[in-house]
Amino acid sequence: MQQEIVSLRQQFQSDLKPVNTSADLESVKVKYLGKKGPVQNLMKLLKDVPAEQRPEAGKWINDLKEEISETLSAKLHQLINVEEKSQLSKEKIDISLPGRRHFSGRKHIVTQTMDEIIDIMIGLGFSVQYGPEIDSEYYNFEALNFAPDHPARDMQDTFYISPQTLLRTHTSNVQARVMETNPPPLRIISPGTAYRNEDITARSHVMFHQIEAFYVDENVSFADLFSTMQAFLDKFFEPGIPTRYRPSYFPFVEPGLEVDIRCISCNGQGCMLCKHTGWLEIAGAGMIHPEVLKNCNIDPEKFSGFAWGMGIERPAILKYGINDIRIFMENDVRFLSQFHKF
Ligand code: 2U9
Repeated sequence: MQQEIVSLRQQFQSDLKPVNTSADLESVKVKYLGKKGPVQNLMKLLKDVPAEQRPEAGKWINDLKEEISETLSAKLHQLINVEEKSQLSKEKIDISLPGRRHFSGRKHIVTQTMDEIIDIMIGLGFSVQYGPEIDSEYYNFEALNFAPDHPARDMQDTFYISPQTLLRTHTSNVQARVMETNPPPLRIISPGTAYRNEDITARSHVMFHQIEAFYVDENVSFADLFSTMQAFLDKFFEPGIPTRYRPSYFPFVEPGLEVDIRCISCNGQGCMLCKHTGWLEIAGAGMIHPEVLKNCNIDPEKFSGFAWGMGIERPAILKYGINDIRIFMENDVRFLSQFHKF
């Protein structure tokens, strides 16, 4: 037994010598101290040793086991030290290097403008409704009192997906749907994207954004339209901004109006922005046509309503002095990154 212990000790030392990684050391540990290893085998052989020699033989084996354990643990510390040092030397950081710039995303200027308008309108008691961008001819035109031969229904002006389905040309389709299924009083805004089959130029695009507002109740009058519009414009542009209303025609309102604000660039003196008129067109509006109310299951004898519609790009253009509508769709970071106020 003594002889076997001596040769096991020698064998262990020669196995340990070439070890230079903690992973290899673990293999040596398993080999010598594992359940099926030589130290455990010696323990099993103890029962064949004469009883009077057994305590001494047991002590030799325990001493060997302890010696192997301590040697392995000392070597492990040594290897970990070396490995950590080599890892740290690879991970050296040059603290004199300049910091990396952190680019954070922000909302698109159209979304920022839309959010600002939504916030103002919510403050005036309106709630927000969204609806489908692909809709039927009925909700986009027919329910809104567009005559069957109205030019907007033409394929030259509207993107049709099938004879009865199209990309909405305004967000009024949402109002028609809301009115059809909800009784007054209704104070709703519908923000979203709309599409028109137009040439893409500095002033027009096939895709643009809109917000429409409508209020239907008993005794809603022009006074409600004017005061709501003024309250909105005061907040969006500047308090007390002068406005003017010009008669206009839209199939879904009667009477219809166009809303101008005094030019925010020249204060009405006349400049390039307002084409020397002193005024900027900002929205269309009017009292909801009785036919539209009827189409949407609302009794025009009992209820009336006002509605207005406004493109989002246009006020953004006016507010931020942008001169080309196409730039909104180009996703040029040099343009987009200028708008980080909100
Ligand atoms: C229903 C009834 C009436 C919404 C209105 C306008 C006038 C208008 C244009 C402004 C610029 C669209 O983005 S734009 O090209 N809109 O002039 N919109 S009244 O009237 C409605 C809407 C829905 C059921």
